[in-house]
Amino acid sequence: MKQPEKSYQMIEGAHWRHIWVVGDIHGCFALLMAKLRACRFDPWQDLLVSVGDLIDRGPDSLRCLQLLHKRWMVAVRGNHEQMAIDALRTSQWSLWTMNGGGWFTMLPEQKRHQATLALEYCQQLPWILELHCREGTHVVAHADYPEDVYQWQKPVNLTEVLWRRARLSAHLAGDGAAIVGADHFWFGHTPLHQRVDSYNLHYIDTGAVFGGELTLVRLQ
Ligand SMILES: [Mn+2]
Repeated sequence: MKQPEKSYQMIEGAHWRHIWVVGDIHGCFALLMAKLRACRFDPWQDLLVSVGDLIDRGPDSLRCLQLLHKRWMVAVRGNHEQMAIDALRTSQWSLWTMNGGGWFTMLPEQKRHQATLALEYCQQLPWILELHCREGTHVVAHADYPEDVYQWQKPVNLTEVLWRRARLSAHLAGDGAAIVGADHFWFGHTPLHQRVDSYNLHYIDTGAVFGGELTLVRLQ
């Protein structure tokens, strides 16, 4: 795949009071709202950063998707957003439907129109987000940053950014290493019983849609 121009996005944390990163939401809108209240998240001063996979499997994918229109929410794309984008673009629905995308065709027409617009907006989502916070530089991507050295705008395999589990498996097997070039890396994608922190890597998909926790972590 040719590297899209906007695969990386940079955010200056100084514009916000607190910055939170959240694991895979997968349609769990009410759970997210409850967590934000519990964290005393203030939409006028704070920013929420999603590791991707806002949609599919859970009860309210459309409302999660529409959070992307809020000024207090940003996201990198997950493999589920990518499956939805590809399904709309090619009219090949089977891969997405098999992976929890069936909600889309079940929507009444007006809501399906809203969902289509929101999914078209997902084409703007970056694969990799670089966040400059007070305590350091954080990089957010859905599944992996498939390099040992991080560098802004470095061409990387974008399919692996959305899908790759090999690095997490290595860390779980006690055979991991840091990624250099930024202070911390935040990933979702693989449901875990509890978050995994290994070197400067953080895996925070704790399986909210499967009855686990929805993990939020304050970066600033
Ligand atoms: Mn995923």
